[in-house]
Amino acid sequence: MYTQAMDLMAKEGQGEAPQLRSAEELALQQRFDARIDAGEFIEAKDWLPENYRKTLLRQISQHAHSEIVGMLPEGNWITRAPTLKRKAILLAKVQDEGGHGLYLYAAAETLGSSRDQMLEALHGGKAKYSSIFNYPTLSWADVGVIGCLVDGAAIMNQVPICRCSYAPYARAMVRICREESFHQRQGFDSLLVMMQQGTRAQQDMVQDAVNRWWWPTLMMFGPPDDQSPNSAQSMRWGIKRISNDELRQKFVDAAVEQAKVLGVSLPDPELRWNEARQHYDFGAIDWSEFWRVVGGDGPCNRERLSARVKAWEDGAWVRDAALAHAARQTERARLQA
Ligand code: FAQ
Repeated sequence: MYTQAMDLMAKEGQGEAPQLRSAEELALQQRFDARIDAGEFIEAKDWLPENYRKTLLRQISQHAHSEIVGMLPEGNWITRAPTLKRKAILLAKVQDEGGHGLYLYAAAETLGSSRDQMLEALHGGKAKYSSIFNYPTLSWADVGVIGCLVDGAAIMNQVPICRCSYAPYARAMVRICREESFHQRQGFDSLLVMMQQGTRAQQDMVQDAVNRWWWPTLMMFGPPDDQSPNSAQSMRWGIKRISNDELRQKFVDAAVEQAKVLGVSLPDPELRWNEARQHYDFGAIDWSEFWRVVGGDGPCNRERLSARVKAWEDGAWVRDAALAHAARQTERARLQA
């Protein structure tokens, strides 16, 4: 029989008013928790708690927005790439990022939000996207540094998401991570060529780009664990597998070694190997800058958003044409049936 149980949605509600839950819903919740504990993947057709759905939708849509806004800083350099080879690589990379956005919007759509709704939230300034894409690309070296550092950080963060408990997101991430690995390698290669075969001016350009992108890259991993409101619940649900701080540390450890091969210095006087921890110590991150950028007041927030809105408006005729074509196909199929 369908009875009302007196259980309250305790912590999971994250600020929502407590709700009474039915025995049936409790049983579904227990089954869901057991599946999460057993490390099973959850599919779109499975029952899932409302807050799990909301958390995933928040993270996946933010991730999708980051991919498509992330096309802009590097896209600025497609017409100015120094050689045909670099131009072809950059075109392919920027196109890949658009593809990542599409896989991720598709994964998010399985959670009950339409792509139009998600884009409306982005264009209206309500949805977040990664802080890193609000910084300018001032020289060609920035393109290599984005590949090497930003894609490097993205991979560090995204490989664990291939094991995210929500299967449609995990599946999208497998392909994305393979492509991101290529992106990181091409960035490293581009910098290595400039550092080893370039002029002094080109080497200085690389160093200047590293200096500007280092700290914003460390911010990509999100606030420190003890100031991350979503981490505990996301880790419990197997959405996040490794914490913000742990991933940041893994990235620093890897990046220092790559910087040594490149022959660039990282702009942190406190960066040094800690024998006891078996990790590199690094200096304090300016979290006030991070929150300012996330809050909409970074160097390029307005420019990025207006570029996205313009692209959406300029593309209206393509959407209209596709809809008209689909309607005509449907009508033709109906007449032939
Ligand atoms: N920027 O409680 P937490 C890429 C927000 S893709 C802006 O720790 P959570 C590929 C966070 O949303 C890069 N906002 O949050 C590429 C939350 O606000 P909310 C994107 C940030 O979700 C390369 C609040 O702060 N990658 O680079 C940022 O547990 C090159 C509190 O934070 C992903 O999205 C930030 N950096 O952990 C493309 C990966 N950090 O929503 C082109 C998937 C935090 O409560 C060129 N996402 N916030 O209002 C994740 O792994 C997680 O969502 C984190 C944040 C780790 C980003």
